[in-house]
Amino acid sequence: MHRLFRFNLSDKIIKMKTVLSEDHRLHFPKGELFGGQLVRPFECPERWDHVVNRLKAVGLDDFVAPGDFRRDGATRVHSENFVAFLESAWSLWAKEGFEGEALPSVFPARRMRQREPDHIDGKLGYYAMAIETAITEGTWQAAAASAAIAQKASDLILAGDQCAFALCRPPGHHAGRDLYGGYCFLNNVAIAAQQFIDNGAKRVAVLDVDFHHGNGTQDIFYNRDDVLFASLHGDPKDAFPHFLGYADETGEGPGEGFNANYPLAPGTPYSKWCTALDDALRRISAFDADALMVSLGVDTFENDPISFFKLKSDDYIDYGKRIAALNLPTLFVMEGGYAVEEIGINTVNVLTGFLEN
Ligand code: 5XA
Ligand code: ZN
Repeated sequence: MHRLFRFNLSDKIIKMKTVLSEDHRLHFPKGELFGGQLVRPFECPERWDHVVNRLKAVGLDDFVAPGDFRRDGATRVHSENFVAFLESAWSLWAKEGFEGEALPSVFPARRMRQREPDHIDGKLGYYAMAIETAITEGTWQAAAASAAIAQKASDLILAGDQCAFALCRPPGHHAGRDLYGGYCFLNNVAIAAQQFIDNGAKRVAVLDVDFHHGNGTQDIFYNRDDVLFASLHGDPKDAFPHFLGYADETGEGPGEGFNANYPLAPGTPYSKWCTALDDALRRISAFDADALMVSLGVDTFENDPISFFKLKSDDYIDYGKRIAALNLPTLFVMEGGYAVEEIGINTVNVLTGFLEN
């Protein structure tokens, strides 16, 4: 395809639309298993409210509704059986007469059969990669709406916008080809990246700046050379998701060399984080992508309750500028961030930094 849209540094970007939907409120489990207790989930609807309020406060209030969820876009990166499972999980669970929220309780561990059972109890364990994430009555509708947001935001850029913000909730980057967990069901950023490829992009880069490794995105694109995945995250020795995200995971087959992980130690300050970011940006620049997707999680913040980096609010402006210097059509896709009072400022700082470049 021709370059989607390249802007000169002198062409100041002044517009960024945000795609959002109230349907995210349909997903709000009462409980998350944390530290051996059922607690109120860190991933909660007020996160969205704080981001929207901050967008309005800085005048980034060009809000756009998503269209219908395009299921065939989701099955480009997820297996058909997995999507069918997500669609039906709550009704199968309710049919059993269970009164709580749907959580897995048994897993196909080493030397057990890797086969999808018929009973919902088994299906949940078969498809889960973590157990903090409950499925409730409205979960599928919210997850589908979240993916539809990423699809609509991609439509905008494919139609000529230089950038867009997909205010997705629930987030997506832990959702693999046939895995859910870590608050994620459908992988919004992967669905978007695939949509660009399906619309003629030759190469798409995904930069994941969430505190947690985007294991799902890596899983989906690991053996491909048309999508470069670069992720900065808490070292999986010490941080969720623990079982993926090491530096020696560099891709396989045709994908060898197109996966770049930057695991970082507890207490990492912005100076060190930014050194890794600059390296990732150099790789993305050399990849010569047609478009950039950013998995934008702000749980890198110093006061995030479940993470261990030390970024401060102003640092988000700085790295937004660095991302803009790539000079690529850019889609920001919301992922994590649980310092709820600051999530709006930190998220929007990245966007304003990008726009101010
Ligand atoms: O980016 N991923 C998250 O923020 C979710 C982490 C879940 C930890 N149990
Ligand atoms: Zn995260």
